[in-house]
Amino acid sequence: MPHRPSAHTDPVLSKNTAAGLNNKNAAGNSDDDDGNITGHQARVIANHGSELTLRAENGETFSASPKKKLDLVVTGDLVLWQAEQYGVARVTSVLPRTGTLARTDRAGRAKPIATNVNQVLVVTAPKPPFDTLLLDRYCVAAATIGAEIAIIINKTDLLDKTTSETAHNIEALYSSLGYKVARCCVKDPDGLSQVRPLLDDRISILVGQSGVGKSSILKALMPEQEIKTGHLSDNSGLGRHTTTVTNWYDLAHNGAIIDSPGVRQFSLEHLDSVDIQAGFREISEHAAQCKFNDCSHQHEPECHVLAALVNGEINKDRYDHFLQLIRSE
Ligand SMILES: Nc1nc2c(ncn2[C@@H]2O[C@H](COP(=O)(O)OP(=O)(O)O)[C@@H](O)[C@H]2O)c(=O)[nH]1
Ligand SMILES: [Mg+2]
Ligand SMILES: [Zn+2]
Repeated sequence: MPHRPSAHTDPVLSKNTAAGLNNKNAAGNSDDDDGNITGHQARVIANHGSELTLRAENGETFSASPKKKLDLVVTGDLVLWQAEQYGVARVTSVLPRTGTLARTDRAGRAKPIATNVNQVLVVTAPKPPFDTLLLDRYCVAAATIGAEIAIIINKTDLLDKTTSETAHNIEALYSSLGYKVARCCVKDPDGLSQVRPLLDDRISILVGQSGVGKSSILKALMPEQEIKTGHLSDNSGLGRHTTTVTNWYDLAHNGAIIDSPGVRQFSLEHLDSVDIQAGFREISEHAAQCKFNDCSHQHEPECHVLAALVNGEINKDRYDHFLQLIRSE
């Protein structure tokens, strides 16, 4: 567990600060022309608002605050930090990012969730009920950053006749689209055998509705870590938001996995229709053959998407979700 954010009293910070100041040649330092240390490299492993938890290259974790003029620093960022007086660590710059997963904030702008991600693991479960619109929203968000997508159907122990059919349909549909689909059960000792092979050498983020079991999956993958999980409230079946910040965990081998809080609303209003269409790979494939370049795939003549919908090549739910996302963009 990272230390509680307390820049003034954190003993690990003081140790790190001292090491940083006394050893200019430590890995991660970058000296400017005058020989002053401009920063040590570290990974942001959690963001608690104004306080960040960083992990230095030697593995130690400590609290830091970003310099005022810095834009939002998010979990997954590689940053440079400096020791300031009173044992305060200050993040001075953010290194270039790849793959920033984002949703729309209340002001309609992109709100980054985590960065430097190259795989999105979308977790669904029979309880809270499967939500394929939300699943498609995550697939679109992942596609905009060029991340791999894998769908995890968790809580297979809870599948009944109806939900079992839904699970099967999800599996069939999304694997036909080229996505990886893994079944998972945290309650079963062998229940993660389809999930583990997806993780090596990747920086994955677990996303999905609150209560689907993201933190439980992480806990099962890394039993030595202290990871908070919740329980579903009895009457609503909705999960409680027990994961409140986005946390980064290194995997034993190469790679890392990020746990994020569940969101009830995962909006993509900051994306335009081109991004949304690109996120529906089967729609964008057929769209290339529509008569009109700006075809909306709703009423135009010689629309290849509508033709594919009629002959069953495009799934009706996916098409409906596409329209829903386009219209709310
Ligand atoms: N039956 C069953 N319950 C699970 C499974 N995975 C997680 N849960 C339960 O689902 C609840 C929510 O889990 P949590 O990991 O906090 O969900 P998160 O909000 O997605 O992180 C907890 O009560 C877990 O014990 C599973 O595979 N089977
Ligand atoms: Mg959680
Ligand atoms: Zn069309």
